[in-house]
Amino acid sequence: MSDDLWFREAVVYQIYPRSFQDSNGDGIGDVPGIISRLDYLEQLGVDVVWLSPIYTSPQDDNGYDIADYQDIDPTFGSLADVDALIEQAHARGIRIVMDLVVNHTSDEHPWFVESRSSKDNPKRDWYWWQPSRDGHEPGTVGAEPTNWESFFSGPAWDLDEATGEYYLHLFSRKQPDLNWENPEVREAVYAMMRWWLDRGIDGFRMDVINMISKVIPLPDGALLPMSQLGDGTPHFLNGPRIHEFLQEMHASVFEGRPEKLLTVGEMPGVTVEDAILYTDPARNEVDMVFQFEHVGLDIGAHKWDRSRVDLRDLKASLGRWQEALAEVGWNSLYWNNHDQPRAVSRFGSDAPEHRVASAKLLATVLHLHRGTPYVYQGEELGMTNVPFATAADFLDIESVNYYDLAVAAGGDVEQILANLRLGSRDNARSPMQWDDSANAGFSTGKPWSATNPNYPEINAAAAVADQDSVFHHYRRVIELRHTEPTIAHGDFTMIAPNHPTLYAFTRSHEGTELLVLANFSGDDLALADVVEDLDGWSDSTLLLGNLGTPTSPTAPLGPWEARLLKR
Ligand code: ISL
Ligand code: CA
Repeated sequence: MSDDLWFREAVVYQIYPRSFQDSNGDGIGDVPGIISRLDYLEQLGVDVVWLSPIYTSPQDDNGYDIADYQDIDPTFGSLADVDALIEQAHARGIRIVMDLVVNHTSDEHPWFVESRSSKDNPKRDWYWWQPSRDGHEPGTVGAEPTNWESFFSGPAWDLDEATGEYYLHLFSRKQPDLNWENPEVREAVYAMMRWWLDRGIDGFRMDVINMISKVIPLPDGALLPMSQLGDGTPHFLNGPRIHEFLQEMHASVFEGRPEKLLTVGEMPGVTVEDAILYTDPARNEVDMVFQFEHVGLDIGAHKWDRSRVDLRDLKASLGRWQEALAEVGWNSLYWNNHDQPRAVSRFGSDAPEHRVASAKLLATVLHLHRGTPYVYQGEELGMTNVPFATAADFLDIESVNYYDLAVAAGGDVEQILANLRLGSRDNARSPMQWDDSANAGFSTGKPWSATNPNYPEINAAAAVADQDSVFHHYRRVIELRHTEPTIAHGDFTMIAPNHPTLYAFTRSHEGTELLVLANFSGDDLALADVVEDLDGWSDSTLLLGNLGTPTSPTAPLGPWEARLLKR
């Protein structure tokens, strides 16, 4: 394998710094806290750590609203702390990847402060400023330049009273969109990226990077169900100049660097066809996409309407991505991140009798696919969704805005709370559970977000001490990616795609074959009638199981049992 493709054998661990480890008792995780946990990450065996944003920020969207790209928010530490983190991570063979949020800045970024100051400010054109819709008084209902809804509810435009024009914000009103049509904007972003690489980081996770090119002039979108607002996504997802911008960024930032860096594009609404273009190594755009198809399958008419995913749909989606990127391109593999509910609660079972087995099953299934796996902090412990009681427990801007608007519109409060319990991003953001001491060992002060009450049982200290824990299962599956080339490089074939509870596939590479058999249910599952040619596996080796050693490799699967076989 060429050194340029090292990321295909790597496992990434995502840290949400605010919730990982607090070092100074203010209840908020920080960079010195991360440094103090590097030994834990080394023991887990991950190759790369991706940090959610720690830059200077008013924290309207927990740091995804950046006011200074080249400094660290005092809440999280200092640039000197980051230098120390880079050095100490590298000493353990762990690379550090930073979040790059350049579709938008904070409204408190000096660029936006200047831009909004007057219509003829030189930076006016760095953002999307437009007058009100023809014939509409600024500030009246429907006067926004387009009808787009923002991702965090309400119109995607805000009126600036001083100049009488609107600015675009696809996310919160404190996250104005940068105008990538302006070459000065692009050069300023690239210069900032080079500055970080020169400082020693190993790459970027690029936030909503497939939204930076918009269709001009910005058109209205089709009306959303039961709404006066429209869906703008066809006009800014994978827009007309996106490939040009990414290639320009590559040439200006990454080309000619002594070491191959990591680039991952977070891309909501990316199709497999787009993904091939984005990740074809010959095109010099990004190494892999982070796509959302499989985490959208359990979402109904609107994003707060969730049900249990049908396993057949999940297999069809993940399987299609495996096939489509088999020859050219590369994908990320993940069950959760800081925006998603906890995997074991969503795709597995967090019932006490099944939690450990199903968390291990999810690890086995995901990590045995082709692609680069991501472990989100706490996933390796089988951390669960949080039992939020009241509206006041929800802190995330997306959840708060949804609650306020839905209640104002006369929605049923109990139903709205039930939707939030299933879907709120707060589920992923409760403090990391380190041990059974107060606040789960996360902080000596009051944590910014409630600690999950199950921490006395589910915590890292207990998991590290128990060879049968979810943690050690993750450690093993990560180690296998490093020692068994078939996992990173083999072909993928789905088996029994229409079976409602069996997730099974083979991987093959240079004469080695692997078989994954996973029972996504609490009932026993006989394999004989389901998997063809199973006899050929009766003498195979069990590389990894989650319910002890079976009587034979092809014996019926127990509840949430997952086996990895090799022949
Ligand atoms: O979280 C979502 C739905 O619950 C997504 O719509 C999410 O907003 C989208 O995937 C983009 O996410 C990224 O950019 C956002 C930020 O709030 C997210 O945390 C980040 O991962 C804006 O920067
Ligand atoms: Ca702190």
